[in-house]
Amino acid sequence: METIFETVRTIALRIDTLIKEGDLGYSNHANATGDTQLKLDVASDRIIEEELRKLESIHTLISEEKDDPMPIHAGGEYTLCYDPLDGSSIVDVNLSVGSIFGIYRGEPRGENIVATAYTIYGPRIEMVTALRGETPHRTRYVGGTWQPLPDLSLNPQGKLVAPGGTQQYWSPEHKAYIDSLFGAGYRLRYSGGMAPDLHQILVKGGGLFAYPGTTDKPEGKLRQLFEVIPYALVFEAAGGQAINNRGERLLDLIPRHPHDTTPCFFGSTTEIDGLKSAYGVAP
Ligand code: P6P
Repeated sequence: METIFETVRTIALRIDTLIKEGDLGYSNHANATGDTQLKLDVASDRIIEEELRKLESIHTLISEEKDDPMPIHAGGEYTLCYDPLDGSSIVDVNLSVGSIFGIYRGEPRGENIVATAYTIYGPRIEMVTALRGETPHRTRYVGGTWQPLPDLSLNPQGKLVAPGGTQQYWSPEHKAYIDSLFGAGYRLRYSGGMAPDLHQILVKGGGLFAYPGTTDKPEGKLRQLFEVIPYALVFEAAGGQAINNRGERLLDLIPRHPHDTTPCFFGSTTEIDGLKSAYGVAP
């Protein structure tokens, strides 16, 4: 697993350079979920594939930017599912973005994820690695080396809310719950980049990130294999919860298709239990 994490560090430095020096324009292609690909999306995807193909331990690659899985080493143990540049559409306004890697042993589904690595490209490069059930480790790249920062740990209750999705399409119960948090003094923290928005809640010790099902997107927007399940591992490992709109653990999801999405909620126990009550599902 450390070889994979070391390769992600190499990838992070290459993509950070790409972001700072690359072309921010759009390509003339769309990915499997219909997002028009930025040249940065395509270039980041290419870098990741080039680096990960070197690892004999990887059986299959599945990228958010590619329609189909890519078998690479028949004797490999892991399936790597990744979002090469999550939130790429906010690079042009110079906000932080990230890369997300879910490492699965065998078939890619919630119960088989064994580790997550994600990187944040912001004022500095950071990387978080988490093995299932073990405290997530946070590092930053400074002066040519990766230096440790305090591990990630969620308090039972936080102060931040990241409310995704188009509000006019929220369900009444979802809107009532989000309003209740703001009524209780929670602070709005939402950039439109899942990786930095979730990272903020993890680093600040708690709160709620919500991307619900909406009338325009009943199955939500965020992808199970590349985004949702990897962060569910991190949030549970940090002492929080990660569920869908039925109150089911996101780590129990079994995607029917590699690009399946799901409503998803990540956060501290208090906020997630409150959401379960608001949705009428068992806490
Ligand atoms: P909205 C970025 O496009 C992304 O996939 C996630 O990184 C982010 O959380 C979400 O979409 C933002 O979606 O609908 O709030 O713009």
